[in-house]
Amino acid sequence: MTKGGAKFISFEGGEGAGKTTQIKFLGEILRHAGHEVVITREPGGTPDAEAVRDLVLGGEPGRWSAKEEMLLMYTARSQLVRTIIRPALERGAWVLSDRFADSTLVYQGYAGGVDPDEVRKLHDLVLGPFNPDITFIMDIDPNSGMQRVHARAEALNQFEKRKSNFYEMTRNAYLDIAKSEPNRCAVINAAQDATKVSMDIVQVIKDRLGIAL
Ligand code: Z5A
Repeated sequence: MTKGGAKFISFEGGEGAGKTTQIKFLGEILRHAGHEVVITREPGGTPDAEAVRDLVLGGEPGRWSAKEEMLLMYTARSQLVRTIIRPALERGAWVLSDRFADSTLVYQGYAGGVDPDEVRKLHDLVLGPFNPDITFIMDIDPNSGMQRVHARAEALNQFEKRKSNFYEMTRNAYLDIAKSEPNRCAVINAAQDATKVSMDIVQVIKDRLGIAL
């Protein structure tokens, strides 16, 4: 059971959209307001799930089928929710997650070729109705996002090596999810200056949760 005040917020969107940057900003704002904050990421967030991350993000595109990727993601997610996310919510902490279940629906489902209803069925089997209170869909033109990723000068993972139409598909899929679940999702213009993006995120939290920050 979630304790009063505890909220689960996920950040979704394409590569280089600024999810990690904004999670750090929001974490600082929430801590300043006196909240306990747990920041995590997917795939990953526990030592075992980080090992799965290395397995699934390493190598070349096509190493795993989309269905195999989906199963690996949900194996890691199940442990993360059981050992980190649920206990944090139960003690009243806010949990900010860099990606969550929508990533599987988008990357392995809509863009990867697994029937999205099969992804949803697996979610129900593994996690039941467990979902974030708010999901920020960080929307940016994929070319601009990839320019940021290339400017960072880190090795590209196997998702970042895919063809450009893959990123268009992921962007459209995220926007469709946001349209179909407007109460949970908020689309943020991630192409703006990072300070303005942060202000938009805080405004959504204030409006939807009635929290003073
Ligand atoms: N994946 C999947 O297929 N299925 C699943 O179920 C899950 C994941 C959970 C994880 O990669 C991959 O796993 C992901 C989907 C797949 N595909 N890829 N790639 P990751 O964690 O390595 O990468 P990412 O999630 O896409 O994050 P990212 O590339 O690190 O981007 P980001 O977190 O959104 O952005 P950032 O790190 O905050 O910023 C990127 C750069 O832009 C950085 O230099 C910033 O300083 C800069 N930046 C940030 N904001 C701005 C603004 N507003 N203006 C200008 N510059 C900015």
